[in-house]
Amino acid sequence: MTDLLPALQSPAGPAASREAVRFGDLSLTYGELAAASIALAARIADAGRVAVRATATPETVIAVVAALRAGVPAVPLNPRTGERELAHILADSEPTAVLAGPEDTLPPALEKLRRVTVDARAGATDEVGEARPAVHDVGETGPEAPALIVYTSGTTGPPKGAVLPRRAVAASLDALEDAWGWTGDDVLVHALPLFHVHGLILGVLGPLRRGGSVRHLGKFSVEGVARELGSGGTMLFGVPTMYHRLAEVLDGPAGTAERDALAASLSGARLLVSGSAALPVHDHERIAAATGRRVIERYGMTETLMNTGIRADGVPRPGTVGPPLAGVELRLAEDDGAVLDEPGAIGEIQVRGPNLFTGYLNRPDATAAAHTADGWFRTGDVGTVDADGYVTIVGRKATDLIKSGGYKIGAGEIENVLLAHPGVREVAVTGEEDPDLGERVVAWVVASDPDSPPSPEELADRVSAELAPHKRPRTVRYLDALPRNDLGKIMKRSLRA
Ligand code: MCA
Ligand code: AMP
Repeated sequence: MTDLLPALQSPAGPAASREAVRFGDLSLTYGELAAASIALAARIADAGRVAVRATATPETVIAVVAALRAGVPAVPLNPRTGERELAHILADSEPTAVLAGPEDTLPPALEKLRRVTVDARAGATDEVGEARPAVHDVGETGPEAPALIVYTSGTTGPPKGAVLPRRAVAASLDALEDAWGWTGDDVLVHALPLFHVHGLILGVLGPLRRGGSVRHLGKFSVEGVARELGSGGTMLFGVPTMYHRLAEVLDGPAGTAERDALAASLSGARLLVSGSAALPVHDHERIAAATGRRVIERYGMTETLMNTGIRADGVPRPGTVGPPLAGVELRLAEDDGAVLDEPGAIGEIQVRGPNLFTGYLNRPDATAAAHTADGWFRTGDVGTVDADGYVTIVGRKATDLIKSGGYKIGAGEIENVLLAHPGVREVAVTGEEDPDLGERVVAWVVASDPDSPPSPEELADRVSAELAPHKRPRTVRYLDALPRNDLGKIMKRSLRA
C-alpha cells in the first residue's frame, strides 16, 4: 500500500482523523477508510480480479482502495452500463466477484458473480490487526502489477480494457503533484463519474496519494460547485461541459445571488482544471472575465493517464494543453511514421513514459497496433508543439470517435446496436458540434419501413439499455439512403456537412 497510498497504510496513521472523502453527508476519515479497506481486502484477497460497481459513493472508494491493498486488479463499472456492454466487459475481464454498496440492486449479469457488499463501518469497532489479520500488500503489488482495468471505446467493436499498472498511477499522479504543487492541504471538488480515469484516478486516488481530501458532489450542479469551493475546496476538476455550464451562469447578470456566489467561489480557488476534451476559448474567456481566474487544461487518455498540463506556476494559454509533464516524452509523427520536428508542424501526438498502460486486456493485436515499432504510443490525436513546448490539440485522426460530455464514444458500437433494431435498415452515427456537450451523438437512419420509422426516443432507449445512457443519440435524422462512394463505403463527412 505504501507504494500508492502511504497515508492509508494503517488506520492509526498520522492522518487518521483527517477527512479523506466526502459525498454529501457521508464522509470517511483516513482512519476509517484504512480500516474499512483493510477489512474488505481480507475478503477479496483470493479473488483474481474484481468488478466494482462504481457509484459516486464512499463504498466505491473503499472498494478500489481495498483492491489496491489486496493487489487484486479492479474493473470499475459504470452502474448504468447496459446489458450488451456489461456482458462484454464481464466476459472479457472475468472478475470472480463484484464489490457493491449495501443499497445496490445488481443487474442479472452481475448477480451471477459472488457479491461482496462493502461495509463502510467495517473495522471501525474491531481491533484491527487482532480480530482478523490486517491485510497489507498480500497480492501482486509490484510496480508492473495491474491496478485497474478501465474500459474505453474504440472506433469499431466493443470497448477495450486498458490495463493500468501501479507504476503508471503513481507516476502520473506524481507528475501532477509536480506541475500543480498538489499537497495534502488541497481539498479537491468534483462531480466526475468514478468509472473513468479522470474521476477515479485523478479525482480520488490523486487526493488520497497526497494525503488530502476530495468532496464529490454526487451529481454536477453549479450550486454544488459554488458551495464546496466557497467552503474550503481548493481545486476543481471538471470536463468542458461542466465549465461551460459554469460559464453560462457567470455570463448572466451580476447581482444575482447564484452568479455572484459562483464568481466569488471560483475566484478563491487555488486551481481550476479542465480535461477529457477541449475547453472552447470562448468559455475560457467568459470564466476569466467573471472571476479573474484562468482555467488550466491538461491532456490525457485512458491508456496514457496524463501527458501534458499547464503548470500552476506556468503561463496559462487558453486553447493549449501545456507542455509534457515530468517523465513524459512527446513527439509528432506523420501518417507514414516520419517524425516531425520542424516548428509549427502538425502531426499525430505520440507519447512514451512511465505513465503508460501495459496493453489492452486480451487484445495483443490492438496493443501492437496502438504502438510504433520503436515503442511509442499512438494517441490518435493530432496536434502541434510551440517553440516553448506547449502542445495544442487540433483534431483527431479517427472520424468514428465522438467525445460527448468528455466521454469517448465509438460510432461503431452504436451503429451495431441500432442495426439490430428491426425498424432500421441502414444507419451511420456521427458526432456533431454541440455547445454544451462539445459533440453530440447523431444517428442517420434509413428506416426499414419509411412510413413508420422507429421514433428517436425508441432508438435512444435501445442504445441506453444496451450500452449506456451517455451513448444514446441525442438527434436522429431520417434519410432515404445513406451517401456512399463508388466502393459502397458510407461517406460520413458528407453527412456531417
Ligand atoms: C435521458 N436520460 C436517459 C435517457 N434520456 N437515460 C436513459 N435513457 C434515455 N433515453 C437521463 C440520464 O440517465 C440522466 O439521468 C439524465 O438523463 C441526463 O444524463 P446525461 O445525458 O448523461 O447527462 P448530461 O447532463 O448530458 O451529462 C453531462 C455530464 C456528463 C454531467 C458532463 O457527460 C459527465 O459526467 N461527463 C464526464 C465524462 C468523464 O468523466 N469522462 C472522463 C473520460 P440523471 O439525471 O438521473 O443522471 S476521459 C478520461 O478519463 C481521460 C483520461 C481524460 O483526459 O480525462
Ligand atoms: P479517453 O479515451 O476517454 O480517455 O479520452 C482521451 C481523449 O480525450 C484524448 O485522446 C483526447 O482526444 C481527449 N482529451 C483529453 N483531454 C483533452 C484536452 N484537455 N483537450 C483536448 N482533448 C482532450
